[in-house]
Amino acid sequence: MSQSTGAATAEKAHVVIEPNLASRPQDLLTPEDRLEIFRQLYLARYFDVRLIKEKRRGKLRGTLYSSHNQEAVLVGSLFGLKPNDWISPIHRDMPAFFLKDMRGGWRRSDRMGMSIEEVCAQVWGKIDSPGRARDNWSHIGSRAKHIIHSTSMLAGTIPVAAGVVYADRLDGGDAVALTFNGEGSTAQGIFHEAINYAAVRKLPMVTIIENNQWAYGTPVHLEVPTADVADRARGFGIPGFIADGQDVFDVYDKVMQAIEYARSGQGPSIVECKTFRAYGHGDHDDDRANKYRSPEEVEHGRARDPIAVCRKRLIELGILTGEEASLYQAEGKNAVEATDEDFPKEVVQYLNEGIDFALASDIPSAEEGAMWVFKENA
Ligand SMILES: Cc1ncc(C[n+]2csc(CCOP(=O)(O)OP(=O)(O)O)c2C)c(N)n1
Ligand SMILES: [Mg+2]
Repeated sequence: MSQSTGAATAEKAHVVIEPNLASRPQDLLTPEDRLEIFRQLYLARYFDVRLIKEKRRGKLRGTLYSSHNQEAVLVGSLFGLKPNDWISPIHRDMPAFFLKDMRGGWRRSDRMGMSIEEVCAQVWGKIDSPGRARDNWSHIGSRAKHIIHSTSMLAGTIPVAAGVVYADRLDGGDAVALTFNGEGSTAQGIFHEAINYAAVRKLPMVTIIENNQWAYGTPVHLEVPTADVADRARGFGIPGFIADGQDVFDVYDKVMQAIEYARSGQGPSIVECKTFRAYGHGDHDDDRANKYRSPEEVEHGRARDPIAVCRKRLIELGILTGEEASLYQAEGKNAVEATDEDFPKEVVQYLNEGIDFALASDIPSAEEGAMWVFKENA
């Protein structure tokens, strides 16, 4: 039986079924695009680090599901989307809500992604959040911004995404849906039913699998009988890509190929991103996770920090040079070790704007507690 390997390796990055596509999408990225991708990695990391710090200071309630060490999966897969495309993030993808459609400017009011203010209000449980304080985390969505509402039922949004793009096609649209799921979701019946349906109908849906080697306390070799989760694609007759989830540009390459394949009417695909969960399942599980995972496995799994991998590539390409190349050393640091000085100022400033908004927002009135449960309250 295959065992959890712990970390993603570049050698693992291959295509299980090769669609007929020519050049590497990343070769068309400008130096500015690559620097923006680098900034977005810092932003996703800072969001995580800062929230953990706030929780430790007693300023936050509820559970945090960290995306630390998995940021390249989110940034790399979202960067190439068109504004009109749909996404369906789940618990470990909180930054996806504000990273969507960030490319043309973080503060644009017409951006097809949530604002940092909305996301922070959600985390702080305030009235100006999309969930109006009913939850502190990812149970939100926005029809206007083309973000499918997240649910707790693993893989439950895949059939919804299939339906959304089916409807869009019938209306003459060309939108693609990107659904995010952990590898644990692939053991769910609905995962197979939904992808089968999308494959039969050739729907433009890309299923991203964040294979972080663990589903709560279950290691990947007890979840999936194949060495690669992307291998599942063979059964549906669709492409299954494998990306090095620590390398944002490799994720971008694989997801862009999958998106082009979908948009051109050829149908759905699976993109497995090999990565490693840095902490426990949620922060309530950190202590337990230290018992069910060995320190060696964790060290190995976190050895290739996505910020470091991206920095190295930007230096090789001559995009980061001189002193600039060694600024902001956030890589490899846990939330307690990292400080604001480890992040670009614009990143710290942006999140601070979101947090200030959340702190100034009210909590809902007690009467709201019973609203929207029954139709008569609607
Ligand atoms: C259908 C269903 N079964 C069980 C759960 C409880 N649960 C929540 S998250 C989780 C583990 C998910 O693992 P994975 O899909 O690999 O995502 P990760 O947390 O590693 O990102 C489980 C079992 C659930 N939410 N939904
Ligand atoms: Mg997992």
